[in-house]
Amino acid sequence: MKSTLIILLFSALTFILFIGCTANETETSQAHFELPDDGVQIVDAWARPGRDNGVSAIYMHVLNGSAVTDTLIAFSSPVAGLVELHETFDRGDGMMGMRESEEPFFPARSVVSMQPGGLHVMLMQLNRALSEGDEVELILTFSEAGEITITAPVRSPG
Ligand SMILES: [Cu+2]
Repeated sequence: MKSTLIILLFSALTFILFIGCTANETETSQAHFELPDDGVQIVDAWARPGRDNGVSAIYMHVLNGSAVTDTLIAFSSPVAGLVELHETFDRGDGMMGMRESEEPFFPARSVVSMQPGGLHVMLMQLNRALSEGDEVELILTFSEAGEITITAPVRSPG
């Protein structure tokens, strides 16, 4: 029941963002979001399904409303043995690869979007299966904003 409510909330948020997007013709990612007055806010987080002992990824929009660049310095999740910030890159052979991001930076007064095919928080060594409707807790530690705990609903991409 609780997870249904959270999914509904996320759906409503996505819908509002979508409306905001169509109402505003500009295509810059920042136009879709209202930055917080200060600090870091995370919106529209969701996680891919994953198998026990397998992997998953969490996507979100990171809104840094402060006047300084913030840096992600640590992550953890109760469902994963290892958590990393990954970026997707073109391997040059027609395939896409992913690797740990060496630039976990979130510039002042801007939005960094983690989306399929791009930046994502990689969950590895899952200690249980993640199925649609489940929730994943993720603790992000920023150098400036400190510790932020989010709950991401599990859903299939697309
Ligand atoms: Cu990855």
